[in-house]
Amino acid sequence: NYTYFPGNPKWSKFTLTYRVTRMPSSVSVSQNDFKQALRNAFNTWGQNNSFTFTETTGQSDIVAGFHRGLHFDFYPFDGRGGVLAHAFAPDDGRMHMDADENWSTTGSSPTIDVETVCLHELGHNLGLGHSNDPNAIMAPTYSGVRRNTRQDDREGLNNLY
Ligand code: TQI
Ligand code: ZN
Ligand code: ZN
Repeated sequence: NYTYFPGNPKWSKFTLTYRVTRMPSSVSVSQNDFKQALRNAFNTWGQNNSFTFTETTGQSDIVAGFHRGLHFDFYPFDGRGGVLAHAFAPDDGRMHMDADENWSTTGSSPTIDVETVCLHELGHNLGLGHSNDPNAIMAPTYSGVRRNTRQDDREGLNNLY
């Protein structure tokens, strides 16, 4: 089943803005591909609920970007493998992708599918913790391309808001 962060933090509004920061040129997907992956992930989470997500260029609720190694939070990245990304609980909307991973838009082995990871991290940004349903997008293990939420994920979101 789904879980939440301690204290069940959540957004107090349903209209959230997002923007992309930091796209180091070494990252193996283009900014356009990353934006498309994010757009798809937002659309997936936005189905059958009141959320709307809009891309902006200025101040925004969810801020997604690529970082490597030490990057000024308490969770340094670890190079290729290991931790792929992390995201903070509401209403801190930071989503950090590890710039050292072998990202792609296909996820064909050994690359990591950027949309799958965005979908998972966005779940964290919306207030979901990990699920022990192995098929949920919020399950704590990456097992290849997965571009849909499951009932467990959707129930988790709907019961929080
Ligand atoms: N990154 C962890 C994750 O997002 C970071 C993390 C661990 C975390 N515990 C957390 C973030 C609790 C928020 C709350 O789960 S990860 C997967 C999955 C990771 C893992 O690199 O291990 C995905 C990132 F689910 F596939 F294992 C993305 Cl999709
Ligand atoms: Zn970070
Ligand atoms: Zn996670």
